[in-house]
Amino acid sequence: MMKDWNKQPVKKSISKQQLDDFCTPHIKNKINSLFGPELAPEERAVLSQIFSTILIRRNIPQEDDILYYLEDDMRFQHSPFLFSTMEDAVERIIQAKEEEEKVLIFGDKDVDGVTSTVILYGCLKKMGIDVQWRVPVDNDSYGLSIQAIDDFEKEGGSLIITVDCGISNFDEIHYAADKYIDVIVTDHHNAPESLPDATVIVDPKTEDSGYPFPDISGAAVAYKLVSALRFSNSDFYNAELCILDISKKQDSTYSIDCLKIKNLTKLKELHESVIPGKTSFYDLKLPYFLQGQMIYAWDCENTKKLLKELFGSGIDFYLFDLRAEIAKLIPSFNTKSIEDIKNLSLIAKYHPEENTTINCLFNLYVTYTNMMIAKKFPENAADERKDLQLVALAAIADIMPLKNENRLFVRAGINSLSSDGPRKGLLELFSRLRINTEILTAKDLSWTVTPALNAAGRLGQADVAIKLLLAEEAPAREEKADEIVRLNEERKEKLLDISYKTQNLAKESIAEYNNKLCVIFDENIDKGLTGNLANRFMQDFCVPSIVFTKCNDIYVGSMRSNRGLIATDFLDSFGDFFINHGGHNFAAGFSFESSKYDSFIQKIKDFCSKTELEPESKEIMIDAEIPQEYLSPATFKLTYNLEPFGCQNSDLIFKTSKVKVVEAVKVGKKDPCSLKLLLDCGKYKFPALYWGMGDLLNTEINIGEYYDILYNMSRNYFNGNITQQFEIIDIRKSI
Ligand SMILES: [Mn+2]
Repeated sequence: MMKDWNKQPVKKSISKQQLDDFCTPHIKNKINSLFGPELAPEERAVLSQIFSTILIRRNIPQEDDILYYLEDDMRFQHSPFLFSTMEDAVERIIQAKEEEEKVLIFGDKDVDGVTSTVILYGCLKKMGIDVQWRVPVDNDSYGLSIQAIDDFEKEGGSLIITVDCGISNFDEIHYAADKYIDVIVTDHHNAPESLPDATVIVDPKTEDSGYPFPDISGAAVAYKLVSALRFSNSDFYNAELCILDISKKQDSTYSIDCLKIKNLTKLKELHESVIPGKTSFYDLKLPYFLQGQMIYAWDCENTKKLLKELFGSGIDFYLFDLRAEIAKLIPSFNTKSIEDIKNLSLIAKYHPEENTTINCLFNLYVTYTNMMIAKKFPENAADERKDLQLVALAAIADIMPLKNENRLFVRAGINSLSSDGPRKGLLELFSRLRINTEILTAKDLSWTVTPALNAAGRLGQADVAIKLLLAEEAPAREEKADEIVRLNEERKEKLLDISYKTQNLAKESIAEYNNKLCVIFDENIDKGLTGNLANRFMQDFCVPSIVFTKCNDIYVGSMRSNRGLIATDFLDSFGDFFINHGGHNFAAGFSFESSKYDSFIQKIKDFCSKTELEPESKEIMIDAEIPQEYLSPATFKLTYNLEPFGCQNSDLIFKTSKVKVVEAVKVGKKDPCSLKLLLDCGKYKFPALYWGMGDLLNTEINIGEYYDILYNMSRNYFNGNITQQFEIIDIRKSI
């Protein structure tokens, strides 16, 4: 009877030991605080324990930094200067400003590409740079084009910055170099084995990028560049300094720790242990490490005293007092000892192994620097929040895993949409899409906003989306928003039409390709819809899908992949077959010459005959089973605390047994209509929605009977009221 009847619900068991290992006193307190002071202590304790169990069940403590699930603070994002090439990119852009060069931002036509372009454009414009933007329109192919370079050369341009593309543009970048045009590539696509010969490459997927988290969107890479550029405007930029800490151990050796810091990152570290009288000062690495540096210490007096004890009074250290410096900003620090600082460090509570004095001083220095800059440039904070609205959209649209700092981006973006209101352009679009920003979730954005914003590019008019976000005048934005809504309607119709026409073909192709792939070619498919369509077939048939069409006598297409097949690896295995190809693990694009159709098909067939896919998953993982007596309006906080949901962080699935259906009606005009229930869960009654299952009323589901349910928890906004409801995934009669 049930739509997921063939899937088996599974609950992973968690031992008390696992729970105890996870719940350090800090984590326990923190999780407790997430459920709010208004709850009774017992209820909070129960919810905290369920929440901890859910995190462990999802393997989050092993696979990611738990900090990103419990903290929202943007200061836990990674420093842009961790990109080993970030300084080079910043330097080249500053040079462009000083020499009044013309700069072109070259983006992409999807939401990620459009938002990347807008974020970087806004910053360069504000810096006073002569900047313009360009994205592929009409039948332009993906990535930087020879035409764009030629046009830019005619205008006398000398620097191109690619966003969300570029890492595969070997020939184009070479061509630009021949014309004395420098190219900075900022991208996030999988990097090919050898990299293009660009002036600077900033891509977290390159092997030596230095960046600790590779799975950020193109817009997030652009945002990182912008953060670095904003930082470069301060006195702290390129200032090198040392932090020195010395302490006397119980065995009367002295331990010296030094850090060299530049642009918010650790350049070098030195740790030396010295026995007084045994080692001469000049036999140590220390003097060379400190040579010519500004040296900071926490408590200068004490540090000087210890240095004197160790090295005698013949050697003079000129020290700056870090504590006095910070106390100018936060007076209470004037009386704080090193131990106090270590106890205050929040990061150290999540990473006790890194809780050394020198690390704490480093983190404190970074916080201090950022506070100083925020004080001097108060307008930065507002600009950053507006940028984060776009970064959030990009992460969702590009299906980035919602873990690590992507969680910070999406949460910050959604918070800003709610509290500051949508930025210019988004405001006009949101009002047309009837998006309510009070209870906005990532799901709302991915269902409504990103498809609309994507529609323009899919139909060859990505410039409309960029103009919507950049136009200064409200009427212009209104007009563009109308156009986007119209384009989105057009896209939906076209997609519906073409999926209907190609559905049988798709089904048949699966047998033809050994049940390994779904491959569709049809000249009538819009180039911009191949991705949408491939995605749909992948979901319908649960095999990797390739959809391609012909455009200007070239074949272009998209691949969406699952079941362990890496799309970019698959395309890479074709060698130099393609004109252009690249993308991500599970979404990629390609183009090839018209003479190669037969060999393309043959290559795919060869591949299918010798490859194995991972089996389809037949299980629904239950996050928590919640007995009726524990269900209350506060239980919904389990879900809200783990938002945003999406890629690699799917919506929480709960199970509750023996709930009584007290009301049931069919709702919705669409066929199939949905079923709206009212469930008696003992103390409380909750509304529940079962999408598309209206026909079960009075056949499988009857008022007055008892059922076991699998469900998500969600908020529903209707006529100005917010109600909490269940969304049923599966329902079975209780036995
Ligand atoms: Mn992208």
